[in-house]
Amino acid sequence: MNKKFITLYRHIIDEERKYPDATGQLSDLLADIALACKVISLEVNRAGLIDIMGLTGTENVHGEQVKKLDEFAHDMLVRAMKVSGHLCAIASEESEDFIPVNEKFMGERPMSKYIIHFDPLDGSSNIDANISIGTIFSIYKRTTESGPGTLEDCLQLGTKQVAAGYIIYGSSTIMVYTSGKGVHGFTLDPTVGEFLLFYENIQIPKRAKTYSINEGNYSKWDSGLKEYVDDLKSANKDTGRPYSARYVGSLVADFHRNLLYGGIFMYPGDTKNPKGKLRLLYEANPLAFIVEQAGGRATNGKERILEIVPLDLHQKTPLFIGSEEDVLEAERFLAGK
Ligand code: AHM
Ligand code: MG
Repeated sequence: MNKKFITLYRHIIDEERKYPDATGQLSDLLADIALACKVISLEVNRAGLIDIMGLTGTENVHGEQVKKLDEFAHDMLVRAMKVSGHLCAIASEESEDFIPVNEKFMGERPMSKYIIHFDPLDGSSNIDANISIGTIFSIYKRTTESGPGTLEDCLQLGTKQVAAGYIIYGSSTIMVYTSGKGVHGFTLDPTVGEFLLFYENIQIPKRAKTYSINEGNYSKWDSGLKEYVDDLKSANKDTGRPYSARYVGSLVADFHRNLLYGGIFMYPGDTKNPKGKLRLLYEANPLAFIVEQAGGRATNGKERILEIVPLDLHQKTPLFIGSEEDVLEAERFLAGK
């Protein structure tokens, strides 16, 4: 653990200095995301109160309609991102199409060179039960030269991400991000309104004893996956079985716990949903980038998540993510070996 007193912004700037050609635009974007998520965090904390006051779905004190939290989070992020001038397109899990952004200039120089994808409030069905939820984001450089961004800019391989991260709204608000040089975690101190470094260079254990999957879907799984999960639960001293099951049902919470303590998270395809439930661009790619930076592994059971070609903004993918040796073992069972 790093006990130095470092704010998120200081850390981002220090990271940027490692790249001699950096213009500071990515740092600005990350700072804007953090700001938007501080506002979302406040609103998430107030959600219970709003409910007590009977305001959800009605009008607030200003006579405005109270938005559902996931719509609020989407609008907040879009507003914050548009202001930055660094983006030419935004794609959100909450929006059918991507949002092109008009190019801005710094003098003669075009400055809108990035694309952002986000899931504004993942796990939002958990809000009413006061269970942790989160925001996930992913940043790419545009592939087109100029003008508002296009679908082509938005549909890039996960390997092309320049930064990714998530914010958890839990017992405290935490932001974890990577810009391709390790994974770093920050906790929001609500008294000073700053994210403070709590963990630099997070490394996920190579193997652990925890698995996370919605086992209610067991009857719909293929035989390889059934055998793997049965195996995890059968006592065997030599292979360290049985494993513990931990499933919040909120991806960022399940992922974050496994990132820190080790474990495998699985959202497989099944007979009802062959590609599972999670989205490649908004959920799988950013978490895959983070886990690989932390020394872990992410696949769809066969292929590396970051190398799956996206054909559609809302494309789904099965996801096996976490400790490297555990994910490799799951893949062997899935292949029938
Ligand atoms: P959402 O994007 O509609 O919130 O759904 C994604 C969530 C993830 O947070 C979580 O891992 C998963 O759905 C849980 O699904 P299930 O209830 O099928 O286990
Ligand atoms: Mg989601």
